[in-house]
Formats: sequence, C-alpha cells, structure tokens
Amino acid sequence: MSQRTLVLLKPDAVRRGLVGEIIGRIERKAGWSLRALELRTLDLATLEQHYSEHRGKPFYEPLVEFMSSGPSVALVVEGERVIEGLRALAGSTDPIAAAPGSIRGDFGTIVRENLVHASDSPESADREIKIFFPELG
Ligand code: IDP
Ligand code: MG
Repeated sequence: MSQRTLVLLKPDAVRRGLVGEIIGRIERKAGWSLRALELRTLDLATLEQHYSEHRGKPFYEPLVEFMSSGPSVALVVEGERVIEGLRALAGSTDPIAAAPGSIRGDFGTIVRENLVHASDSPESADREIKIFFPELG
C-alpha cells in the first residue's frame, strides 16, 4: 500500500551535519522516494499548527523554541507502508530507549532533541503534508 508521510529533520540534525546520513537511510529503503524536500526555518504559526495536539503540555513551549532555533529539513516521502516504516526508522520518542539501529537510537540522547519527526498515521500525514507542502495536498 503506497502512502505519503511528512518527515522533519529537526534543527539538531541539521546543526550536527546529519542530513545526509538520515536522508541516506530513507533513500536506501527499496521503492521509497522523495516527493518534496526543503531547508526551512520553521515559524511559530507553522509549529503551532504542526504540534497543536501537544499545546498546554509541559514540554510544548521548549519544544517550539527548539524547533524554531535554526533550519529544519522538511520532506515528503512516498512508498510502501512508509508511515509505519518511517516511525520504525526513527525509533521511539526517547532516544535512550530507542532501539540501536534506529535514527534516534543511534544519534540521540535527550527527548526534545530527537532528530526527526515522522507522521504517526495516515490522518496525521494528510494534515501535516498540507501544512508544509500545500501544493501537494
Ligand atoms: P513523536 O515525535 O515520537 O511522535 P510526540 O509524543 O508526538 O513524539 O512528541 C513530539 C515531540 O515533542 C517529540 O518528538 C519530542 O521532540 C518532544 N517531546 C515529547 N515528549 C517530551 C518530553 O517528555 N520532554 C521533552 N520533549 C518531549
Ligand atoms: Mg507525534
């Protein structure tokens, strides 16, 4: 089942020079392809929409501050079961608990700066792709 998902390489990934490493892992999955890719510093309006489900949580304000602290890379990836697949490549939210071999498990230590975002369901993917790449919606 071919799907699309929205992926963000967060500001820590860009600052640390891990863009090539992370995109390489995505590209090497058979049959997946990039449909959009842009280096972009995310503004508050975009982040409020993107993270609306987390508004009011203790980690929300520092998360938005971190996410606007420098450029991110926004991507749309298309392919077989790519939503579930990208979540597996990313690893669980806490990088210390994330499996070694996953992006977060290999490169992260603290929860907020966990390198990547990937849509968690088809509904989230549709919603998030419209926020970042309305021309693809
Ligand atoms: P996800 O990115 O794995 O889907 P969510 O629970 O949707 O995780 O949280 C969104 C983002 O908020 C996480 O990727 C992480 O950057 C940050 N975050 C989540 N929970 C915490 C926390 O307990 N402390 C600090 N940051 C958090
Ligand atoms: Mg999430």
